[in-house]
Amino acid sequence: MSLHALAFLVLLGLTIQSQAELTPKTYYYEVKEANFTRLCKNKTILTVNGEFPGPTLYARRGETVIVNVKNVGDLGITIHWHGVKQPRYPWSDGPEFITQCPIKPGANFTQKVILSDEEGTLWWHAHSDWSRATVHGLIVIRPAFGRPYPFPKPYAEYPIVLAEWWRQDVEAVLLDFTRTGGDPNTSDALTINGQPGDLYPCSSAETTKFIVEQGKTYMLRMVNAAMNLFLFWGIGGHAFEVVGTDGSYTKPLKSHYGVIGPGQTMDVLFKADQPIGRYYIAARPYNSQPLISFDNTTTTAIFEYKGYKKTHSKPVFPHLPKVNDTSASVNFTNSLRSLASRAHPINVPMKITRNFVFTMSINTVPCANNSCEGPRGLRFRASVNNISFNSPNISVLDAYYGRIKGVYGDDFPKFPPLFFNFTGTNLSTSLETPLNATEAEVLEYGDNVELVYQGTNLVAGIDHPMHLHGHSFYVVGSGLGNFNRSKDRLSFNLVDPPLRQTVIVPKNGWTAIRFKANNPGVWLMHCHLERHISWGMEMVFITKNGIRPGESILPPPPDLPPCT
Ligand SMILES: *[C@@H]1O[C@H](CO)[C@@H](O)[C@H](O)[C@H]1NC(C)=O
Ligand SMILES: *[C@@H]1O[C@H](CO)[C@@H](O)[C@H](O)[C@H]1NC(C)=O
Ligand SMILES: *[C@@H]1O[C@H](CO)[C@@H](O)[C@H](O)[C@H]1NC(C)=O
Ligand SMILES: *[C@@H]1O[C@H](CO)[C@@H](O)[C@H](O)[C@H]1NC(C)=O
Ligand SMILES: *[C@@H]1O[C@H](CO)[C@@H](O)[C@H](O)[C@H]1NC(C)=O
Ligand SMILES: *[C@@H]1O[C@H](CO)[C@@H](O)[C@H](O)[C@H]1NC(C)=O
Ligand SMILES: *[C@@H]1O[C@H](CO)[C@@H](O)[C@H](O)[C@H]1NC(C)=O
Ligand SMILES: *[C@@H]1O[C@H](CO)[C@@H](O)[C@H](O)[C@H]1NC(C)=O
Ligand SMILES: *[C@@H]1O[C@H](CO)[C@@H](O)[C@H](O)[C@H]1NC(C)=O
Ligand SMILES: *[C@@H]1O[C@H](CO)[C@@H](O)[C@H](O)[C@H]1NC(C)=O
Ligand SMILES: *[C@@H]1O[C@H](CO)[C@@H](O)[C@H](O)[C@H]1NC(C)=O
Ligand SMILES: *[C@@H]1O[C@H](CO)[C@@H](O)[C@H](O)[C@H]1NC(C)=O
Ligand SMILES: [Cu+2]
Repeated sequence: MSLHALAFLVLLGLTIQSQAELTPKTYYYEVKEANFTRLCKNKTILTVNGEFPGPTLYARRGETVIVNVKNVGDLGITIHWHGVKQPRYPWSDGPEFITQCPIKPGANFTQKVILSDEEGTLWWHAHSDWSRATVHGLIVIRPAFGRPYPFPKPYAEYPIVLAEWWRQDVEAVLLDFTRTGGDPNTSDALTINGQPGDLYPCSSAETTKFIVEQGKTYMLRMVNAAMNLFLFWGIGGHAFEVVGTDGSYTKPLKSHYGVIGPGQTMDVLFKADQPIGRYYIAARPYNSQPLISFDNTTTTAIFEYKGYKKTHSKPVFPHLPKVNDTSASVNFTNSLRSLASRAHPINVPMKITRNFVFTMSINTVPCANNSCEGPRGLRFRASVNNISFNSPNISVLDAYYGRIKGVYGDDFPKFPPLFFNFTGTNLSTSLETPLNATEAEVLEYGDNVELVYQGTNLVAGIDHPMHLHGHSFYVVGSGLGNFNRSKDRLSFNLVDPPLRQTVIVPKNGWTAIRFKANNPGVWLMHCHLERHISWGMEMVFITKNGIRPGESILPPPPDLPPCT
């Protein structure tokens, strides 16, 4: 590692223990097609290194990992390191047309995954088209050398990568609903570590199985990599403890079910404290909107105790909340607290310098001859503050850094352009049509931001997993109905709010977050339901450089994929 990079790490305030540790780890990710058989059918999917889910990236807190991404598929691709802040280096962040253009077939791009204070489990995924359905994997970040976990070291750990599987080609599904203007076709199965499990045809023999020893404690590193589904999950006969979310430790939260939104990660401890036997871990959808169709199937894997003797009885199935139980989802999410210990302190922004209220809405736009498959023959769109994001064709970061005009505007509305009963029923259809634009919100370096996400009931209210790139944020409050500034701010948790990068904003409700804009760059903010981002539910924050050394964007890498 160069002196320059060393100085950079020192500036970040990281504890550097030995020269050996500083050697960056290098991974080679080849994006290519591979054949898999699922649900009785052979299918070709896009993968990294031929694996599904893709390879796990291992690191320790504060390390920089180098990944050379080579595209040997036949579509342009980008890779995003979800939850990694990439201080001063948005060039490696990955969302297509936001921080880079796609890596063309045959080309490669060497990305730096710059870890700082993240610790726990994160993940990586494609951030172009719908490729992330199969192009994704875990990022495991262990404590720095010689540092302990804030809980007794688990006996072993297992990955739990939750995803969706389509019988058809996912890019065809994307093209289909883009053309028809309707809802995308739903998936045909959910998977745990690539396998649907016992409850699906032709899947039983290959169900994922984990061996556990009675009396030992295990850590599950879980991600919801599904495209369009929130999931309830649980382990038959066992309670568990959540000890981390989105790469940050939490106070242990004991529960017998969990909810996890697309994009979210979770570190979970569970003790094999039941009679020797077999127990399902199962996941199935949480869906709050009865009007939409969704894949209402259940994926399972098996925890099998050592010494188990084959019997005919089925593994024990967990009790999961009902599919539309918003209160179960909200209760779980709202019970999470930061660990906020001496070794893992928190730093909630107190003196707010920028306030925002962002509405998230489903929208409709006209369609020739009313021939689309959305409501009333219209085409579905989605928006933030009534702006449906129009993706540019060169990256916003290129345009910002290179001062290229006409690619994006810097006039994103700070508040909803219109105040109406956001969560009311029978809203006028005249509110449904959004603007279509490419707008960014510009932040000063060091701004303390408070942002209230407000769900709306336009077209059909639903939960939204809102994700911010380049930052973690504190979730200081949440509620149902319309946010009431004078009343709701009084009950904010400023003591131990959870630190996240993706938060579930409840159906017809609101969630307030706070973060410090201390990472100069161009950072996407979007709903992590893939169909919503495809419809335009995204916007861009641009954080300006600060004035002191170490507060400016680093120069672009020489091999940044060109836009032309
Ligand atoms: C996948 O299977 C198809 C059809 O059997 C075959 O033509 C193709 O070469 C295989 N692809 C890979 C990457 O193995
Ligand atoms: C899938 O492909 C494998 C290997 O090419 C073949 O043996 C198998 O019969 C195929 N299965 C189905 C269901 O087509
Ligand atoms: C990556 O691209 C560069 C520039 O085109 C090329 O020189 C290099 O050989 C490529 N590396 C791999 C592994 O393909
Ligand atoms: C989506 O579903 C419809 C209706 O079942 C079907 O006709 C269509 O082929 C599907 N699209 C894709 C891409 O498979
Ligand atoms: C979804 O499946 C569950 C059983 O797993 C069933 O109880 C429920 O009625 C189904 N809901 C819908 C909307 O299909
Ligand atoms: C959930 O669905 C059931 C019937 O499917 C309905 O009776 C119930 O009111 C719904 N609950 C909520 C919270 O929407
Ligand atoms: C959610 O929490 C409230 C208040 O603690 C409780 O009354 C309710 O039963 C809980 N709902 C579920 C589904 O656990
Ligand atoms: C709309 O309808 C008219 C008259 O039937 C037809 O000529 C035209 O091609 C249609 N347009 C589209 C986009 O379907
Ligand atoms: C890219 O977008 C700009 C601005 O919207 C437009 O003027 C230009 O024609 C587009 N270029 C291509 C190749 O689509
Ligand atoms: C907004 O709509 C909700 C749901 O219909 C209703 O309960 C509430 O009274 C409305 N609020 C106002 C201020 O009209
Ligand atoms: C969004 O903007 C359009 C165009 O100005 C307007 O017709 C519509 O009512 C607005 N909707 C909302 C919810 O602000
Ligand atoms: C948004 O505007 C752009 C540029 O004018 C246009 O190409 C695009 O089709 C529009 N999108 C929608 C959904 O209307
Ligand atoms: Cu959404």
